Amino acid sequence: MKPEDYNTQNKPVWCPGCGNFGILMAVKQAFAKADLKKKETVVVNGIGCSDKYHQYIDTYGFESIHGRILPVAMGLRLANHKLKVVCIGGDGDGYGIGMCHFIHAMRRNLDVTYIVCNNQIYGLTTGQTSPTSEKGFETKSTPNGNIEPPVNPIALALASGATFIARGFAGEVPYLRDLIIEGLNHKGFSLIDVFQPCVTFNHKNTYEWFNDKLYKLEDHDPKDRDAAVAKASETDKLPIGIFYREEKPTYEDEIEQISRKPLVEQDISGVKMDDLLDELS
Ligand SMILES: Cc1ncc(C[n+]2csc(CCOP(=O)(O)OP(=O)(O)O)c2C)c(N)n1
Repeated sequence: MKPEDYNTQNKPVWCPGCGNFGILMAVKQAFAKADLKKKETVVVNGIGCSDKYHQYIDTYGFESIHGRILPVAMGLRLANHKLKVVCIGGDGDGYGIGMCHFIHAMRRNLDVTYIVCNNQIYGLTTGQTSPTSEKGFETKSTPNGNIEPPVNPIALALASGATFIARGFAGEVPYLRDLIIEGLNHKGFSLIDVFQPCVTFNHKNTYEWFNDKLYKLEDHDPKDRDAAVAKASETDKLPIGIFYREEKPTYEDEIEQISRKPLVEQDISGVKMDDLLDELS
């Protein structure tokens, strides 16, 4: 596969310069390298600027509602765990309204890849404070400065049991592509938090700001949880790369009923649906 094989006829409607363009490029390049088959892959989105990906990637797609990417992904995996499920959404979607699903999907080790386009603001609703906005950040919803400390997604993922945790940058496409490939090849929950400049509403965390702050994790052992926690806590300079990786049974592995074959391939003609529906009604 080539990255352009995943193109659709839709032209992205993001603002010129939006970090989503870099992420989209990296995702398509990663899909091509990982040789993802269009009919065996589903991109699941929520609501937000960063939830348009399914319109621009020619695989199966599902536009869910705000904050509910992971429950949909879980349903897909339970119905047919032969499908590659790739979740893409915003920081408001995943770390705000969808926060509880985020934690539970990680502790279950659901076998999906979750790419969070983290622009530290609500983009689609035109610039309100998000859970990853910095303290003091002035936005439409916090004109006197945000009084809340931000969520630290990497530390949260470590505490919640995620088995692959990485952070990338929309302005470093080849590096991001490689992180996404690693995430796609990981068996279990893979989080790729991506710093994504929002050129229209976030005039603080700009490309220049990130270029000054970011460095690549090099002398770091991703098996070392304590080192990962220390790296996740850094704020003066911000590391990108793979923070943590471990092998553990997935949620799907633990479910006996689907261990032999996906639910969609099983013969359920003998199941008395009416009895079941009566019981539930
Ligand atoms: C249940 C629900 N609450 C609120 C909204 C309004 N809403 C739409 S997008 C959005 C925030 C988007 O921010 P984020 O998830 O960070 O994505 P971005 O647009 O920045 O990519 C909100 C609050 C909604 N659509 N549904």
